[in-house]
Amino acid sequence: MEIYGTSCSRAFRALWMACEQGAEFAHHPLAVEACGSDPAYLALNPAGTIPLLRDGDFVLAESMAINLYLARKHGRLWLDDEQAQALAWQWSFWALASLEAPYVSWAEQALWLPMAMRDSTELARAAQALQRPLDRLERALADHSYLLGETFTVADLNVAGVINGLADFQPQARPRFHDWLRCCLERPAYRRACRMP
Ligand SMILES: N[C@@H](CCC(=O)N[C@@H](CS)C(=O)NCC(=O)O)C(=O)O
Repeated sequence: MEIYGTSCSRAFRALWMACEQGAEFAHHPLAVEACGSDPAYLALNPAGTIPLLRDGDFVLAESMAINLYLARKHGRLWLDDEQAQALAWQWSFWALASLEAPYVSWAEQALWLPMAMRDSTELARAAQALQRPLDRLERALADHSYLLGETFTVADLNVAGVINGLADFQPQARPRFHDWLRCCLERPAYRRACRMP
């Protein structure tokens, strides 16, 4: 099994999942700047994005699809119950459709841009846009420690993997969300993926 993409990108999510599975894999830490223009890579993934998974002859793009595939194939963080599986898809689609864009806007202003390029108005706007999706997570965690119950699953990894920079974001406002995110980010597999190039 091979995973393409530097850990400083959305490929981090797939690396985290692969580490959770304990499966052997080769890591090709392709840079964000290179994946759209490298002819050999474009032949594998015409979308020109990372991450990409190669499993024998099978090639799969899209971080959420890769993670759902790996969890199902290797069995860890997967769920036997069909409705629980559907909820894992729900949270994964929601993370990309409703959470990723406001998070990226916030992270650019709070974490990623050089200080001189940050804009406090943009930061405030992005923080405001995060309120609704984070409130949804706080409510979803009202009765259990993880999104689908009392154990960490692919649903948690796919959501936490999108917003792993929020550990210190308004901690008093959503205590359950913050406890949940801390537990996700303290996992050994998360730390192992963080150390990858
Ligand atoms: N929805 C895709 C997005 C992948 C994506 O856009 N990755 C970025 C790196 S973080 C990328 O490949 N950017 C290069 C480009 O779009 O040319 C996923 O979750 O895998």
